[in-house]
Amino acid sequence: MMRDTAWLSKKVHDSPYTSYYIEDTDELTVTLLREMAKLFPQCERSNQEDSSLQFKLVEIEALGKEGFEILHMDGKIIVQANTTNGLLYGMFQLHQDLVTKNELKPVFRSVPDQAVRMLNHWDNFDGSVERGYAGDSLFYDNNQFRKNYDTIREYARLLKAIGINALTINNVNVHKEETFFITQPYLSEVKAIAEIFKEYGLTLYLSINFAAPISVGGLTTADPLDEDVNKFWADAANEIYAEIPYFGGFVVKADSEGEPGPFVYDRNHDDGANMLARALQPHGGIVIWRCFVYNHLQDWRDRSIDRARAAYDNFMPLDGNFDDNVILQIKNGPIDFQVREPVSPLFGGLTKTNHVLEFQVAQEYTGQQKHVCYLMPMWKDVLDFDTKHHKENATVKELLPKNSPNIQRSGISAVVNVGIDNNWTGHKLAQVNLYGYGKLIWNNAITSEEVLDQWLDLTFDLTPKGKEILTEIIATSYQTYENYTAPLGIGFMVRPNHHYGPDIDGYEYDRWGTYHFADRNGIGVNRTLKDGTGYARQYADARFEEYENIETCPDDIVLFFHHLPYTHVLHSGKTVVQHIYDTHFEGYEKVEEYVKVWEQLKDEVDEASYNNVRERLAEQKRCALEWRDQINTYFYRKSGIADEHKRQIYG
Ligand code: GCW
Repeated sequence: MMRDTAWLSKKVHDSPYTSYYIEDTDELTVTLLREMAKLFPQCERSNQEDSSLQFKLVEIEALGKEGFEILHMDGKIIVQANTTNGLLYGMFQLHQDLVTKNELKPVFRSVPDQAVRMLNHWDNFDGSVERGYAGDSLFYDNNQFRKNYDTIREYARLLKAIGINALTINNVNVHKEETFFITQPYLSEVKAIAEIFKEYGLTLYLSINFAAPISVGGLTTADPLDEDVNKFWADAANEIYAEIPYFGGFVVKADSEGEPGPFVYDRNHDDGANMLARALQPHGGIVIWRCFVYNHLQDWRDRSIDRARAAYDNFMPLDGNFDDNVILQIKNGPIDFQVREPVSPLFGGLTKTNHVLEFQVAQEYTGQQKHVCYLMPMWKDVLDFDTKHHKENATVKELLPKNSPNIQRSGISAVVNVGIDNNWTGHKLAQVNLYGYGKLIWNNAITSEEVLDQWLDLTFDLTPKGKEILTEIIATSYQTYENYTAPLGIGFMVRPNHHYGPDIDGYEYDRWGTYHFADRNGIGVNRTLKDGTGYARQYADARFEEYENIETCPDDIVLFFHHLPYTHVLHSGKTVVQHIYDTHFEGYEKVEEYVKVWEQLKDEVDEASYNNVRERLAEQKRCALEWRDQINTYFYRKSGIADEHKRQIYG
C-alpha cells in the first residue's frame, strides 16, 4: 500500500525545468536520479551542462559537508554543494519550494545549524514500540525483521527530505533478544536496513545493552575496567564493522530505570562510556551516552531526594573526562518530557564534553497522538532559552556546538513518533511534529508559524478559509493541551505506567520521584536553595536568582520551583487556584471548538485524514473533559475556594 507521505507524494509537473544535468559521482547520485524521476517526472536527465536545472559539485568551504545553495538566475536553477549528499538535501528543498510555489531567491544558502540530527526508535523486536502511538514497529514483527524494505526506503527518503542524518532502530531499553543484535545472524539483518538508510546518506546506530558481556559473551561481569569485558566490546565492534563498515556506533541507556550500567561495579559513567568508545574508536564509531540517570526507587517520605537534580549531579562532575568519540545525550528538561519544564541546567553547564539535546517527538506525555499537540513552540522555547552563562550568545542552540569540544559531535536527537500506521504517525496532524523537528534542527531560526505553513501546503490542498481553520487548531494546540493538563509547570498527574489521562495523585506516593505535594494550603515543589532541594542553584547565577525568587520566577514554571498557597497571586494577577480553574475551562472549550470547526474541512481534506482527525478529536474532547473536571474538583476539594465565575465544579 502506498504510504501517506504527504509532502513527498506531490510531484512537480508544471515547472519550466524540463531537463537537468548532473555528473555521476558516487552512489548517492543513484538516489538523486531516482528521486528526480519520482518528484520531477517531467524533467529528464540531459548531458547538456547548461540545462535549465543543474546539480553541481563545488568547493565552497562555508557549505561544509551537508550544506547546499540553490541559485536562481536567468531562468536557470543551479543546486550546488560540496558533496552529493548536500545536493540531495538541496534537491528535496527545491522540490518543496516548487510544489509549494515558494518564490525562489537568486541565492539561497542552507547549512545545518546542528551537526548531529538524529532520531531514536524505541522499537522492540516483538514488534511493539515503547511509547509508540502509531501502530507497531516499522522494522520488526513478532521477533523477526519485517524485511519490508520498500517501506523502509520510503521512510529513509522522508527523513532525508526533512534533514535528518542519523538514527537508531531499537529501543534504548534493550531487551533479551535485542541484546544479540550486535552479533550474527542479526547483524546481517541490521545491515540490510543500514544499507537502505545509507542510500540516503543516513547513518545507523544501535542501542546496546551494557550487560551484553554477560548475556552475549558468557562472562561473569560487565565491569568496564575488566580486561575481558574490554576485549568483548572490542571484538563485538570488529565484528560489526566487518559487516557494516559505515556503522555509526552505540546509544546507551545505563544505570537508568533498571538498566544495567557501571554503577553496578562501583564505576562511573565516564568509565563505562570511555570503555565503549575505545572499542569503537579504531572504526570511527561513536558512543552516545544518555544522561537520563536518576533514582527510580525513591522513598516518597524522603524529601531530600529530588529527581530533577539527578542528571546534573551525576554528569557535571565528570565534565571533561569523556573521550572525543563520546557524546552525552541530555533530555530537554530535568524530569521527563513534560508539556512544560524548565530547561536542563546541563546546557551551558557542560563545557568540556560533546553533547546532544534529546527531544521527544513521540507524544508520551502530550496526548499520545490522540490529542493534537504541536510541539514546535515548546522546542523553540528550549533552543532559544538563554542560559545566561555569558552576557551574550548563551542560548541553548548556540551552546550545543560551542560547548562541545568537537562540533561535529554535537547536535540534537529525539524519540520519534512513527510506526507502521499508513500515515506514519497515527494522528495525521502529528506528522507536523516530525516534519517540524527535522526542519527546526537543521535551521534553528525557522519559526513555528513557518513550519506549520509549509507543512499544510505540502500536505493538503486547502482553501484560504480551510487553511485558516487548520492553522488555528494546530497553532493553539500546545497551549490548549497545557491548559487542561498539569498546571504551572508541575508536570505528571497522569495515569501511572501508560501515562495517558488524568490521575492527579497517580505518582504522588510512588517511587518514581515525580511529586506535586498538594495539600489543603497549596501546591508545588520547593526547589530553592534557601529551604528547598537546591535544584535552582544548578543554573547560571542570573537564572538561579530569577528562579529562586518568587517575585521573578516565571508563572509557567513557578510550581516547579516553589510550593505556593492557592491564594498566591501570580504575575498574571490571578491566584494559583483561579488560574487552575480558568485554564482548565479554557482548555476544554478550545477542544470543543476544534471538534466543531474540523467539520468544516470535510470537503477539503482527503477522507482518510478527515475521519482520522475527527475520531481523534472526539477522544481528545472526552479526555480533556476528564482532565478539566478531575483537576478542578481536586483543587476545589483541597482548597475549599470557589470559582470566581461560579462555573460548574463538581464537589
Ligand atoms: O519517558 C520515560 C519513558 C520510558 C523511557 C524512558 C527513557 C525508554 O516513560 O518509557 O524508556 O523515559 O527515556 O529512557
